[in-house]
Amino acid sequence: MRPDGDAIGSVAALTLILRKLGAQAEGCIPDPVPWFYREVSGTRVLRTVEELRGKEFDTVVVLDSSDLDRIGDAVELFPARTPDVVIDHHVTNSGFGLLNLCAPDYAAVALIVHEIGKRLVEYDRELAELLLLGIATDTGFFKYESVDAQVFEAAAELARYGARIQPIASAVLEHRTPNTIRLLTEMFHTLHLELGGKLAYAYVSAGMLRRTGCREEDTEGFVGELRAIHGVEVAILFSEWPEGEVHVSLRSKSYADVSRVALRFGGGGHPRAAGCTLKVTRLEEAIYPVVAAARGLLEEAG
Ligand SMILES: [Mn+2]
Repeated sequence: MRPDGDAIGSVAALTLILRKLGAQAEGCIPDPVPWFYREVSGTRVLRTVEELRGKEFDTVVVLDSSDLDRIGDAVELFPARTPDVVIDHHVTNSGFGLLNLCAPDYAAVALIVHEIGKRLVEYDRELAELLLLGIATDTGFFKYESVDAQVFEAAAELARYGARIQPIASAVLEHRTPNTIRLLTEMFHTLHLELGGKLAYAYVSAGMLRRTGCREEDTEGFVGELRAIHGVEVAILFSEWPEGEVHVSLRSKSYADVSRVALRFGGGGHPRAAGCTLKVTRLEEAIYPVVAAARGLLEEAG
């Protein structure tokens, strides 16, 4: 659900790897893939749950998901409730597969898929570019602290197979529409700074989305704009859609473990990027408890 570049890139890449190995493989992402990822050609391989309904699968691999709730309706395609293989890098992974490969020291699941794939098949540009998409997006385009020599080495290997960072960067970083900019402007009107500027939070309400003609997926990257403020350690974006549901995106810059906050509200993620969803009748009912928890986290750390 709410797939990011790593989920999209690694699911599509593993699908292509399995097909190169002669398997009849399908790659499924339950929520709509945000339109701008379509500029990375290999993402065309992905199918929705509806498109795959009625097909029979004997083996299921789940990628980049810390628990079964993260894959939504896709469980309906499973032959059994438990997936055969889970490949992930979230510290909060619950180990819900028969075989679980969770490696939190990997900056992206695409890096794990690459470790597997490069030993098994000959890459082409399309496959290499999907893996580079996953690595680039989960490392904030090579700027998070998770970026080490292993990340650059994998990127270099993929570049040698023809993967280009430019179309990926253009698709992911330069796709804002005038309506999205209007929404971003509205979001900044709700900005609150606390604890001497270490905690930043803002919201996007359902009404704001309607007013600006935007969809929830258009808020992707907004929380990064909050974290980019000088002096901010923890940034939180609350986005309400549909009414009654608030998605909380948490980011930290260098030391706060925001996955602890997400986990407390039934979500999960990484120390520097996590999220959760709250069912509430008013936006404030999500904002108050989550901000209080983040405040506590920062006070404890500082
Ligand atoms: Mn990931």
